[in-house]
Amino acid sequence: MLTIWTYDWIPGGDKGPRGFVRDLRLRWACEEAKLDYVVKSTSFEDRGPDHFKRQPFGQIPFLEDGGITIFESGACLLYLANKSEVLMPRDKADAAETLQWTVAALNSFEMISVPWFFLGGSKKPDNPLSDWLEKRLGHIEGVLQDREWIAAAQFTVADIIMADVLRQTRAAGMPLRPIIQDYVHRICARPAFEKAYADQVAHFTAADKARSS
Ligand SMILES: N[C@@H](CCC(=O)N[C@@H](CS)C(=O)NCC(=O)O)C(=O)O
Repeated sequence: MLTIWTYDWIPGGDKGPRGFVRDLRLRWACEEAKLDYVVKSTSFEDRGPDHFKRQPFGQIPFLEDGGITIFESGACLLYLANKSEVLMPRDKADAAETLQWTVAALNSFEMISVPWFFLGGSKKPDNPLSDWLEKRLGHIEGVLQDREWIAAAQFTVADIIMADVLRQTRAAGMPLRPIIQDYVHRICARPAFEKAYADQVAHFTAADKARSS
C-alpha cells in the first residue's frame, strides 16, 4: 500500500493554495493507474525532525512504499510510473520522451513559473520574469500544436506534471494561449484529476472543521 504524505492543514481562502498543493500530482497518478494508496498528514505549523528526515526541506509531498520513502513530486511521479504502463509506456523511445517532458515541465517551466509567482505574478506589471515565462509558453504552444499529449502519443505522467504547472500559472494570472488552454482543459477533465482535486479540497475542509470544534 502506498502512502502519500501531505499537510494536516493549510490556510484556505485567498491565502492558501487548496486544490494546488502538490500531493494532488501523486493522488492523480495513483487514481489514473488504479494503485492502492492512503493519504496521511504531517503538521503544517509544527514541522519536526521526523518530517525533515523524510523531506529535508520540510515540504510535502513525499511518498512511502513499504520501506522506501521518496520526496520531490517529480521523482514520486516517475517512481509511480515504474509501477504502471498507464503512466509511462515501456517502449524505450516513448519512455525517454515521457522522462524528458516530465523533467522539462519542472526544470524548464516550473523553474521560471514559481519565482515569477513569488515576484508578484501578473499583479506586478513589471515582473522581470514575465517575458521569459511568455517565451516558454510560446515554445510549449508550438509543441502542442499538433499533439494531444505532451509525450509518447498517449497520456503519461508528463501530462500530469505539465498540466499542473500550467494551471498553477494560469491561476496566478498568466493567460494561457488557446492551444495550451485547450490542452490543460482536456487533461484536467479526466476523472482521475477531478477525484484527486475533490479529495484534496475535502481533506483541508475536514481539517478546518476539526480545528473549529
Ligand atoms: N520541488 C518540490 C516542491 C514542494 C513544495 O513546494 N511543496 C509545498 C506545498 S505544494 C510546500 O511544502 N510548501 C511549504 C514550504 O515550502 O515550506 C516538489 O515538487 O515536491
